[in-house]
Amino acid sequence: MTSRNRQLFEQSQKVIPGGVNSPVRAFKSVGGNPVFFQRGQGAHVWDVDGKSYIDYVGSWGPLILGHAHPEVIKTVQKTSENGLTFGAPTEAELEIAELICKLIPSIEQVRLVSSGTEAGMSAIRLARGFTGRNKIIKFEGCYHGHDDSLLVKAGSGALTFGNPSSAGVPQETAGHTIVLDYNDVNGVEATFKQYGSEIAAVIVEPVAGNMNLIAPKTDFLKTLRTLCTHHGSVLIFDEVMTGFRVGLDCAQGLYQVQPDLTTLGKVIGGGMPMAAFGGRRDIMQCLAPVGAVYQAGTLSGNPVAVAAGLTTLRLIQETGFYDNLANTTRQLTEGLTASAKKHGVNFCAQSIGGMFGLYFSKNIPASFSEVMGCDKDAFNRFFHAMLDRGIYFAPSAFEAGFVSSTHGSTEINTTLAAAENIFATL
Ligand code: KE4
Repeated sequence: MTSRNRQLFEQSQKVIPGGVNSPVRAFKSVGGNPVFFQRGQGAHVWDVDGKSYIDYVGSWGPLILGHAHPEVIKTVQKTSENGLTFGAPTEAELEIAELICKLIPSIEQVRLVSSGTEAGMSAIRLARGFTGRNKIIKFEGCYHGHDDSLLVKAGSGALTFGNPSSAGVPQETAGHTIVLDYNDVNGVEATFKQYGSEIAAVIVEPVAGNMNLIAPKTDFLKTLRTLCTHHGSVLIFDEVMTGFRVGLDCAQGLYQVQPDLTTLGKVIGGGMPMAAFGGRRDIMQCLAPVGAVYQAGTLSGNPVAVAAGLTTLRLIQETGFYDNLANTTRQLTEGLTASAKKHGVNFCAQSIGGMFGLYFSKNIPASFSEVMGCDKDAFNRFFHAMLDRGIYFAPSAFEAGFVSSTHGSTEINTTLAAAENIFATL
């Protein structure tokens, strides 16, 4: 922890709660003080004292092209020269809406917003407006942004704090949210049997990335689809993290399950504040100004953010992009697993497309309770040892990691060499 970092953190805590603008950045789960960054380029970031790191957070997923991709920067600069925002429709918003609908067939209409939280919040309100029902189902350890209805046993920051339900959420609101276990098909079937006609929506991360990385069991997503269809509930895939991260077809294409609504974020903004929600036309037509469900945003579809998103969505369609990304990510997880095995460390890892999970346990966890059984202290020791060696993983045992198209053999080999050194002494 360098002096400038420490100085900035001390000063920041005087004027910003916890010194950060988002809790997971505070290093509360791993201990120590957060690193203040000042520059990023490709797979690398530099802190305020000029120390460099290989970055496996990528701003929590958006930077699939790495930091400061020249084409993204150029389009942001060029677009900004024509003005930053109009609060009126622009042609670029039409272009990205048509592109999203083309790339994700389940999306017939889409509405742009500025954050994944807005997307999740709006999708829930839309599902309630469309069905006239109040109850929703979410899964413990999954995080869909900090909307009151969804911040009930959330994952990500809240889970990291070991404080799964947030203060300030009225019981009247939380009471409409049923929290089940991820991958628990029997639990979902029993809940629908009891409440089916009252359930407005099921919202799920089709690959969970906010309680570390948890893959869906074979029949989990298909069961959600069948039950929602049967009971007239809206199936919402929260693809804010998995959208264009696990593949060009997103998780819904990878697992061949079609949701009624999808939320998107992170990658589609290319590093700028942009998210979206969309899906079946009959549901989306319930949105103002056409329908009775209100949703709005001053900077929704912001031209500069849309330009960054359009450039990103163009570049990820290049031939071989996802094969290369998945191969690089797999080299990381398989290399770490082999190194830990050699040194008898209880460690395993998995990757899905360009995202990965690291677990200090014998087996890859498939549920929230199994994740909670992993050795968090061992992760924290690993995290800091890697940080000291210039490797920046997510500062929490309950987060997924991300690789970009700018990570190559140099970054992977450097990371594996550092890990080899650490596993030998962990
Ligand atoms: P934002 O409101 O942070 O843009 O998106 C919320 C959200 C919704 N859905 C999923 C699946 C998400 O992963 C997120 C945000 N993810 C967290 C970390 N995994 C963002 C980091 C943070 O909270 O600072």
